[in-house]
Amino acid sequence: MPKITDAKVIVTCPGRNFVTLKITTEDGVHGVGDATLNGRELAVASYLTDHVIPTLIGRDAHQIEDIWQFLYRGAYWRRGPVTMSAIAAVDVALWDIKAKLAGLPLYQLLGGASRSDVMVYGHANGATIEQTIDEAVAYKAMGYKAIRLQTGVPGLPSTYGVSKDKLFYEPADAALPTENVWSTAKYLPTVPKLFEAARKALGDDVHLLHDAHHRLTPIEAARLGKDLEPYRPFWLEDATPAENQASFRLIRQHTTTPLAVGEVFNSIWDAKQLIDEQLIDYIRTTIVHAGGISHLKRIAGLAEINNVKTGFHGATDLSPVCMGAALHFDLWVPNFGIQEYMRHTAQTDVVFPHAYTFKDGALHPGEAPGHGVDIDEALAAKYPYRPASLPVNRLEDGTLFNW
Ligand code: CS2
Ligand code: MG
Repeated sequence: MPKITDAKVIVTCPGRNFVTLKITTEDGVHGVGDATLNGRELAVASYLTDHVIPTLIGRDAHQIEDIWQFLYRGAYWRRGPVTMSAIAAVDVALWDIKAKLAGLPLYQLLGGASRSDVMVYGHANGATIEQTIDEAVAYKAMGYKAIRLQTGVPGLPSTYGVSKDKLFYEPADAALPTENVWSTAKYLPTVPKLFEAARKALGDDVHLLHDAHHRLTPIEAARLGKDLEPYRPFWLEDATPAENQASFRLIRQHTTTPLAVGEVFNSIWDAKQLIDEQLIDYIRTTIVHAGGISHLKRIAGLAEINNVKTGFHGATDLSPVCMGAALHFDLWVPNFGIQEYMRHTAQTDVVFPHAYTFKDGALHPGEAPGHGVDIDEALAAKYPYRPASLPVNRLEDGTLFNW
């Protein structure tokens, strides 16, 4: 049996912070898992170092499920983003090892390829509708079949999704949370204008997506969903905060715009009612934040029998290790929908050598044994951790709101 003899946490900051778990077996085979939780990286690093790694040494690396159950049930304090990101990192590193020992790309162990490649969506954004449309035209020219549209809101100094860098988006912009200002009244009329302009410029043969980023009430989300129907969006994401899963019933009653939610979820329990009642169309839980491949298989299975497809989160703050593992999952999973693809910085790509490739609006995980992503420890050591927090949002009257 491939006994686990070493495990360590590597924190590096090649443009942004990433937390990586590296597990090594007695015959020198290693696997890596992403443990990055934007703004809470050190909490997960400590959870792994202080509470998980000591329990791994000496175990059989092949026993992925038993180790998952040990870390989930054995924690007593179940679920939560820190715990489930730590469990995810162990799970993905062990799947990486198992596939390497089998000499197979990970997707083959999951059940083989269900499609030729993985359709992804890019992120067109700009301070104005015109700038956003120019970006979207550029993304279509790059071969993207699906494009997310986010634009500045007249009268607001900043808003979610409008980035300084055009190919990637990093919201954790200061050691302590910066304060953004929000107005739903100013936002709601802007998005339909954006989509009208986008359809005019791009035509009908490209998927258009939008992220409301948890900022609407259910009835406001219903309003926006209805207003966007003439432009046939691929999805409206995070339309309303989903702690109260029943909130989506109201949105569902009023609009046929497809709904996506789940990037902040960390277990099947966060999505069970949404999926059981078919209140959403895409589940966005990620391999790094929702317990790894083993748990995502359960979530995707529940989604499949309820006509819900996958649409995994894939922002810059999820490392290339998460992206690699997600692509193997995406290539296999029968109810695949789409994969978010925010590119990483060139520095990040060098620290995390990877086998996945982009072509014609799609990614492919490659055929390397395992999930095809590694970490260059020597290079990673050159980028020390840098404190960074996500912003907070206040309404114009100062009320603390959802970011
Ligand atoms: C966003 C993310 O990609 C998305 O859909 O919601 O950019 C999210 O804001 C960040 O991942 C938070 O760290
Ligand atoms: Mg989002």
